[in-house]
Amino acid sequence: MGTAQKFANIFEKNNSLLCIGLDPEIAKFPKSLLSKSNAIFSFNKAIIDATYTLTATYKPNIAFYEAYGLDGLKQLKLTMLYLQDKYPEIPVILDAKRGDIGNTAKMYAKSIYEYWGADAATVFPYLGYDAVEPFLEYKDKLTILLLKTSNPNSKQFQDLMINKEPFYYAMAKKIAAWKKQNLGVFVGATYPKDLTRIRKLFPRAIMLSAGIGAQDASVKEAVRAGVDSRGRNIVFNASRSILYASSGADFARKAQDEAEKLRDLFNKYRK
Ligand code: OMP
Repeated sequence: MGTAQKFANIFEKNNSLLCIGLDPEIAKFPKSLLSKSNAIFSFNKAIIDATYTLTATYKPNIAFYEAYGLDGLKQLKLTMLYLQDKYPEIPVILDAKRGDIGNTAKMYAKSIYEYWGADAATVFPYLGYDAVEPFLEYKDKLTILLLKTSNPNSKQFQDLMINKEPFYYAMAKKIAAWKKQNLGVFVGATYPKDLTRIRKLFPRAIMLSAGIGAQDASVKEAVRAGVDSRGRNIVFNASRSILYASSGADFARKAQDEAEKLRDLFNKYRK
């Protein structure tokens, strides 16, 4: 089944716009996990088992695994295999933020979609179409192009004016003209006005957003700005606010509470 269909099914089944970011930081783990040999995988597994009915998707960010070397990557693989085996109905976005010349992008795409088996990937579109095309060739996958990032300094370059419009928006217009079906777009939840503008350009696209929770974006503004005409087709990531809701042995239950709270809040504003 293709990723777009997987998203359509899970929006229906779990009635949630939540994306749970699997961004493990061992220093924040409860002490009880630290003696385990695969502490990262054990942590992820507990979070996943506690939240799989509350979320639309999981998004491991590869930085949080690479930082722990080969062992971290092994535990990312264990996490991907666990999700594919136990919860195949939930799409997984591998957040690896790629962007390189076409020949190299081909290998990045092969890695993310074939080796890691992700349903979706995050890619910077700045290099132009030939650098994105190798990802789009995986027709059943969803390649999510980062248009406007959530960080405070994202204005510095992304909002530079070009022909009286910000660079991110000029870029988005060109991307919309590609008319590709298997393309998603990212806009930070911290910039709801930009979310509104991008949703208008991509009325039906699946969107990814982040900035809820630890980065303090307004849920109400972000949800109202980002949903499509049917009140769906966008997922809002939260990582730290869910994963580290508690640093004690009850971390998974507290993560579940936090995920449930966010799901309900998103649903309140999506109507
Ligand atoms: P928290 O701030 O802990 O909820 O984590 C946010 C997650 O979303 C991290 O994995 C970020 O790398 C990611 N993210 C952003 O925060 N801002 C962006 O502009 C883009 C992303 C992303 O692509 O997901």
